Amino acid sequence: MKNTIFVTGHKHPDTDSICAAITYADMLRRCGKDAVACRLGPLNEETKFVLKKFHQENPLLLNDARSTLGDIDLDQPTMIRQEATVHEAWDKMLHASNRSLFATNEAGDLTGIVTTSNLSLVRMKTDQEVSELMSHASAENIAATIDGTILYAPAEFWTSGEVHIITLHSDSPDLTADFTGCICILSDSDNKQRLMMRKGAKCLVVTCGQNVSADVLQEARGTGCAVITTQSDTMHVARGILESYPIEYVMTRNIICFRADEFVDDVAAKMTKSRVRSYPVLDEKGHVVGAVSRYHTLNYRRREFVLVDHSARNQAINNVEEAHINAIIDHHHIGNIETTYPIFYRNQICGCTCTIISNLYQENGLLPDKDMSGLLLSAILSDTMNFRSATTTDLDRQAAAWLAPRAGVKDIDRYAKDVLSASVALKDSTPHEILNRDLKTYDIGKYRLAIGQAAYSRMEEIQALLPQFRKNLEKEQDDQKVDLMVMMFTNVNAEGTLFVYYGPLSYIVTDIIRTKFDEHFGFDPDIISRKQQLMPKLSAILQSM
Ligand SMILES: [Mn+2]
Repeated sequence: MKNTIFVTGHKHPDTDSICAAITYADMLRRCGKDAVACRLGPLNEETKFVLKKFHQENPLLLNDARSTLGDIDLDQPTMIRQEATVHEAWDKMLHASNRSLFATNEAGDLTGIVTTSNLSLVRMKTDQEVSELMSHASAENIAATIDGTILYAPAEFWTSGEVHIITLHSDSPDLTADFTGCICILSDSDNKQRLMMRKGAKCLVVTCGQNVSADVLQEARGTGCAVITTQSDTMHVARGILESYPIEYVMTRNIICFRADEFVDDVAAKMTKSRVRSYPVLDEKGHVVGAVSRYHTLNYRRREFVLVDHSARNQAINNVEEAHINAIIDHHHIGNIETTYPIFYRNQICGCTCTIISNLYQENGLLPDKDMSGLLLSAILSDTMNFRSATTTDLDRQAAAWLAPRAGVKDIDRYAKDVLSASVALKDSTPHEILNRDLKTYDIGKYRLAIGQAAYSRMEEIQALLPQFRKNLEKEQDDQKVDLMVMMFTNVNAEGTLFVYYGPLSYIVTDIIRTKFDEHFGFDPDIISRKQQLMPKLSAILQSM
């Protein structure tokens, strides 16, 4: 398995989450690990601005932490053409993982599976059924199977598939039998060869390197009877010749396939409903990329994740409990993600995960390059709202001061305004987008809250969208059945927050904020942080209820 470490921030990613994922993955790669930055959703305008400024692609979009078939070790598939003979299939089978061959047609499409049981079942067939199968064997198939040479084969080769070994004297009474269309194995020369052709044979197999005269060949051309010679003896030929028809007549055609992007546990569940030994795994173009069996799904390595900027399950990637958590780097409260093994866990009181990562670079004896420094700086300015947020610490200021010259940012304050105003794209977004871009849900006791936050620079923008936004918020609160849904519109210069809120617990917000315009709308000049100011107040009240 590829030992990739996926580094991801939380759902509804903000600039800190994205920049922390990109920079931490960069740091891991520089420490010799294979790491890739991920995101759990669309980027907001501010983050897009930052990534563009420092030349970054969007991180990989993921929505599930479970391993896919593409992530785990699979068997190398053994392919075979459906025109190949049973003899060839036995040969390949010896080297095939899981004793299964995947058959393809001329176009390369998967058409069937051949297992040892497909091939063995032939032994249980009646003579008549074997003849029917042998009627599909070409002169080339027969010659290849018995190490023979075709001396002559008619353009329209045909046999009944019935095989005889001719050991009889020419005056034997059995020679009155009908040999029309038969394949005859014989080691006698001339006379017997001629006799069988006259009796209607359509393929002579002359064993032990016996001579075939020019006269016999002449007659073969006249009667349309193929002539194949071999150095092998009659016993050897008789053993092998019944394996010279194509596998397409015995292979299993209704195949169960899996796609490389299917989750391993889903595949394991589907496997319990069938008894196949080895299943083909296809890529998106339908090509076979591996073979999976129960064994692979029982004991496989989990995807490895580093979580940045969160440690709560409801903010983490779906099915995070199925993954192997490698590390958590965060500056929030310690959430409810548990592991059964020790991990690198770094939680620090500061305004931004990227502040911690900037320190981690230094602790590892590394210097972030210009673009990485730019991402780290931008995230710090975004998460601390240019050091105005109550969560800001000296650590953040020191990190920013260290990063700015490395990132080529001369005026931090001016750059902070560029970053923060890039987020203000309220007029181009629907109320649903504005709410859900950065909406977090919290479970406190028996209550469930959802709190969104967006920045604004001019009050007129809020006024313009407010009527539509309120209508939508009321509807979404109802749809999502949360006890309280709050939207915080926070001024980019940290000059307070406008609150819009709906739900049965609305009265609690009314109690917390300074100015109440109506039952669902108000303002507070001091609250700008959801995490540090609003949440502690809300949970204190809810826990005392
Ligand atoms: Mn953060």
